Amino acid sequence: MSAREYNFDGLVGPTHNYSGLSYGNLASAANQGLVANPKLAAMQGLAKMRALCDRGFAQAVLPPLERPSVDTLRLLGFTGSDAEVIVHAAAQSPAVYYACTSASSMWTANAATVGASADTADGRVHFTPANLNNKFHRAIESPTTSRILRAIFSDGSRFAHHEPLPCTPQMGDEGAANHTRLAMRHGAPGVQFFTYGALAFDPSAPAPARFPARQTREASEAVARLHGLAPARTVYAQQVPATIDAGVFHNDVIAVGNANVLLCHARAWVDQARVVERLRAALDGTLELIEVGDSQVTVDEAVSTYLFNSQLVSKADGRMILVVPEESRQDDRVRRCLDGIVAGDNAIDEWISFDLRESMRNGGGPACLRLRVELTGDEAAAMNRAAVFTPALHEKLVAWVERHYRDRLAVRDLADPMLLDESRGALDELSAMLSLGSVYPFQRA
Ligand code: SUG
Repeated sequence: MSAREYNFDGLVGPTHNYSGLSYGNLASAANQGLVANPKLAAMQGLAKMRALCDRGFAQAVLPPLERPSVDTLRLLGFTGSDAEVIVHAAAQSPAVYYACTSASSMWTANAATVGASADTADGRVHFTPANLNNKFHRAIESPTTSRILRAIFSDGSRFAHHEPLPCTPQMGDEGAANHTRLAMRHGAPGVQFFTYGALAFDPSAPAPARFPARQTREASEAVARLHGLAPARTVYAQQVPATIDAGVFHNDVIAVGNANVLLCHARAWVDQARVVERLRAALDGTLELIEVGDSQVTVDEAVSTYLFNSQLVSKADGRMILVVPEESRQDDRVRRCLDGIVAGDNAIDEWISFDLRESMRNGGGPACLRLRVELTGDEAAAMNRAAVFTPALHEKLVAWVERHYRDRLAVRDLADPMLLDESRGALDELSAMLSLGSVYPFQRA
């Protein structure tokens, strides 16, 4: 059955800020303390969605979460009215409080791992929300993310939802950022490519020395089991520990794949030649590999320009377009590499760039901002259609951002209790616009 890939982009939430929460993510650390512009961040994301929608790609949205997370703060012992909870937390434990304000759910590549129905044992589309346990500000995302995914994909005969894996470092799961589905074409049975940073239960195995490995092999294997993926069509690979130490905190900072094309740096995985061989065999010899070496782009350049954090999408004619951040376009060597890829003998015949600077400053490029969901026509018809991005929804979302978002948010502004009311007002309106029901804690109280 024919299937299309829907890109579910995360809408940037009203509390987008730079509080330097992600150790190992170089941009997050470097930009700590900058004044953020949540309105611009949301508009930059919407402009990318609109451009891709206008070009005929299937686009949808995932809403932001409630932040500050009053629920989390109450779990941590802060009491009183919601406003008092915020004021006390901000004064007594600012670092913890800032983590509870992050708009990090915008990076929906980390929302979940998705199993396409062509690949799962029971023929349903499977979702496992990521536990994101490595960072406190991200580990608190999954309960609401889970409710949102269930509200969008509610038909139990077509969609299966799992619980996040147990939230412990040994089961560290960062979702689709470390999972790539390859296939001869969309809708054909796929090959699952899971990448991980470390083996949790084998202390003698290679591991990064400086920064954390956020994904474990044991977590990837658990997701593969839950989704009923065929072991013969599943390939695991370990990220080169030194690249994690250089800032490659997710695999999607060093590689991107689509259909039978895999674009990656030459130093992405341990024993890369063997990994590629296994992928080639699983794809019956049809793999098109585009490997970029240090002489073209170094790992450090890949991290600073986010070349590989690009979206690779198939056009109607089967050719592919690479969607890169503006930072890649501005770098001479990376631009030459992009032109070389397009001129080469492969399926990619175009690249375009978007200004996503507000998100990029927190280490989130085009690929981080979207969750790929492969859907057959029937599955697409069965999902909550209000989440599908159209020019009309775009207009509404732009007006909604204009009404509710600030254009300036410094770290010290996060303590303003008004921010909670503003966010809740925005989310109440949004959940009605997207027909989500009561997915947010404040709506369920
Ligand atoms: O988890 N940044 C996110 C960026 C996620 C990028 N996603 C993918 N590569 N798929 C992270 O590190 C920074 C937030 C702050 O510092 O305020 C942050 O969470």
